[in-house]
Amino acid sequence: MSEFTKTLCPYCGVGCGLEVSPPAQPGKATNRDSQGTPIWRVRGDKAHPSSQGMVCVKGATIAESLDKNRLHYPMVRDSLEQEFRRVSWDEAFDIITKRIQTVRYTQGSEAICMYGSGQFQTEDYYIAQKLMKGCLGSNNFDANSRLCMSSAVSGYIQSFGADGPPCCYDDLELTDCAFLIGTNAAECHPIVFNRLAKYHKKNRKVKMIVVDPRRTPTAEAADLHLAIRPGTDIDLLNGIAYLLMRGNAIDVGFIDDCTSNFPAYAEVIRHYAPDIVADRCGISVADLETAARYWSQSERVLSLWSMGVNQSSEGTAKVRTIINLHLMTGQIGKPGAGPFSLTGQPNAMGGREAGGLAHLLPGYRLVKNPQHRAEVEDFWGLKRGQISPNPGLTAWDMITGLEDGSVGLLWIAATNPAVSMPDLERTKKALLRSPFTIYQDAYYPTETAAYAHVLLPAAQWGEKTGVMTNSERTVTLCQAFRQPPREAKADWEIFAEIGRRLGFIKEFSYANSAEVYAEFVRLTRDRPCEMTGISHEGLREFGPTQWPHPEAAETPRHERKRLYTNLRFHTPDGRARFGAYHSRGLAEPPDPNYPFVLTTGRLYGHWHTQTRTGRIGKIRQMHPDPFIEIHPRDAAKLGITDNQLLEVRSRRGKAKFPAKVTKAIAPGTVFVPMHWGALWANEAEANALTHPESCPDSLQPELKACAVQLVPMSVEVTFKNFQLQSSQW
Ligand SMILES: Nc1nc2c(c(=O)[nH]1)N[C@H]1C(S)=C(S)[C@@H](COP(=O)(O)OP(=O)(O)OC[C@H]3O[C@@H](n4cnc5c(=O)[nH]c(N)nc54)[C@H](O)[C@@H]3O)O[C@H]1N2
Ligand SMILES: Nc1nc2c(c(=O)[nH]1)N[C@H]1C(S)=C(S)[C@@H](COP(=O)(O)OP(=O)(O)OC[C@H]3O[C@@H](n4cnc5c(=O)[nH]c(N)nc54)[C@H](O)[C@@H]3O)O[C@H]1N2
Ligand code: SF4
Ligand SMILES: [Mo]
Repeated sequence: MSEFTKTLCPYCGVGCGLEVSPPAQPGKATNRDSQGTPIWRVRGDKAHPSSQGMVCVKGATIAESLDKNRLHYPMVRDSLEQEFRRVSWDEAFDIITKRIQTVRYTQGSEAICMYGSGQFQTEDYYIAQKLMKGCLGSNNFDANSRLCMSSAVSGYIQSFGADGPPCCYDDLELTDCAFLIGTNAAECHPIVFNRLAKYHKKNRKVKMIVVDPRRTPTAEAADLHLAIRPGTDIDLLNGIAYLLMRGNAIDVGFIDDCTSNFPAYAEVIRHYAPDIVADRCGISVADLETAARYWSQSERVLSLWSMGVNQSSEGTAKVRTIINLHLMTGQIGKPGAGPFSLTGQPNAMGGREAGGLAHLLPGYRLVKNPQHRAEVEDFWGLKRGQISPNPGLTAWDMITGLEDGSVGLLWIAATNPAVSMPDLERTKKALLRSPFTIYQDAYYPTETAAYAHVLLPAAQWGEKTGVMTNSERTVTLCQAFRQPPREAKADWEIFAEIGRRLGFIKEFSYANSAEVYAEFVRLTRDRPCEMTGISHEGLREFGPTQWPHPEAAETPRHERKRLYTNLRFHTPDGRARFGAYHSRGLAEPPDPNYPFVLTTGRLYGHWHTQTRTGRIGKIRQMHPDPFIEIHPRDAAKLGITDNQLLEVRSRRGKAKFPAKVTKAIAPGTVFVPMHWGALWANEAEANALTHPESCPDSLQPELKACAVQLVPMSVEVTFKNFQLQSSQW
């Protein structure tokens, strides 16, 4: 037996391979954390093609969180005012099944909702789709990816006819110009950034452009940092297009042979002359021209983006406008080039493959497409018409559905919406009104547990075997290396048991997760994300592989693949489509009452709502407290100094943060990290301030910008620095 178990880091979408071994090993001192508790050893897997042995601080410290504050048993209560009482799994399943039946008969299946997560394994996602969209006939399955990747999904679908980032990480070391927009990869996709930064440092000719209103560690490494005003990305991108057009730096042959809708796009970009664009974006004409020059003089341009682009009320338009630049210059389908969306969560990509958003079905299919529905119904052995033709409720629709009483049952798993949803006061009020909420998580307490009627203990990373797909479409087997604590179960097993109790016995009879995966991949046959050649056994024996990977795949596993190398796209005419978009700006622009733009985001060490990283000593030391970044000029105007407490107010709520006075943020803009929910600090919730206005195509909310006012406070701040007690549950 091998000494190590190979698996994948369960944090970000870079998807680094890990090797895990037990705390106690012959001839070695037992591995312990700072409190003396034995912990599993974790190191990078040198054989993993995506990460080549590298890990960042989050991956390196993950094992420390495994045994802290776990939820061990199913718990129930009749109302939110009551204490939870422990029940057996049998009782919990019985309560849930009865409740689902009652809601089905009284309100219909449309009143049943599930809110899942890009931290599910593909098997969890797939079984949840089969249960909700297939057997229950409710498309109300949405995931936190709605807040994360849905603009990238709709942008790719609209431009290329199918979802799927076309590039691979090897392109980071093959490009002449990396164009990073709305991404702080140095902190959020550290190993992708390391690969790029190393190559950039070694090759003077290679250019790096970073577009971000903040001077992030990513921007520090760039040749050109364009600190644009929040929400002016489309102005900038159309402005670059204008200059490329004017300089004859476009690929007419590619445009003619491989694209459609160029005339409409050309009509739009002629309105984006450099002086207008520079003025709107708050940058110099010279910098804009430099960006266009780097782009036009490079043989291969790779653009990389994440939440600064996706989390926007014009997110899909931003994504398509990035893709436009690649289409007009023929920068796609070749090494070192292409529009590469960096996926946030470890398996948001797998979620897309398995149909894990309210408008999707497994195998990159769409709920609205009658043929796609029929294919899935036939495959699942359901009668024709069983899958609803209407896209289900999105994450935010579920909140408004609780408000108006149309949601009768909400099942939340592997996400913490009482911290991560926009307009948190409204979200919390809606959650309080929920007639019945099931919350399935690995940890207790979390902020969302306070809103649950039933708590189900989930097995997490290392305790269940399943598959995840990273940003570059590499599929890795995440193998269990320890038992789930006490009574915790894998998410897919919980969903499958409910399916069986609802009478779908043969539909949910699986001996293990390998069988679930084997069934799922058959649904990808002849689809853009074909994975019929992938299995648990194959992944275990030969290691990770990229899709597309059909059954008879000849390509060696370690050869990296790109999409669209034949320059044929998944649209009906095989051509990629230009999108013609004018900039619309922010949904809630600043005004005299709310004069600052608040933007929100992440820090290197913390992961989202801190359920794991808040329990790791080294990471708490790195980022002990929340803060608000403010430019020295704005600080001087308000008469405040470093560390002074600021009350931040938006139209929806307020929060308090100590000021961090820094030139890293543009005047007029302030930044707060998203990581501090109600359990981790007093009144420092970023989402108390944000709004739910979203992109009309992707329905992704604009978590990156809202208008706020700043009120200096005279008191010194003391944070409730939680030392969470070990839970007895
Ligand atoms: N350390 C760490 N890493 C993570 C995560 C984590 O929690 N912690 N989470 C993972 C997940 S799920 C995700 S989605 C990714 C997110 O990864 P990123 O998108 O890189 O992270 P964010 O900090 O959310 O936002 C990125 C940047 O967008 C900028 N921005 C704000 N408004 C605008 C704008 O209008 N235009 C432009 N161009 N930029 C703007 C912000 O200043 C910020 O620096 O990170 C993943 N990796
Ligand atoms: N203001 C603001 N808000 C944001 C963002 C932002 O940039 N700004 N970003 C948005 C984005 S991109 C994202 S992705 C979301 C993230 O927001 P959330 O999804 O709410 O954040 P996490 O803390 O990752 O929550 C994951 C939960 O799953 C649990 N968990 C871990 N593994 C398992 C498992 O295997 N099974 C089960 N059942 N549970 C498990 C963890 O304990 C944790 O409670 O936040 C969004 N909200
Ligand atoms: S870069 Fe992402 S996947 Fe890699 S170790 Fe860090 S958090 Fe994990
Ligand atoms: Mo995300």
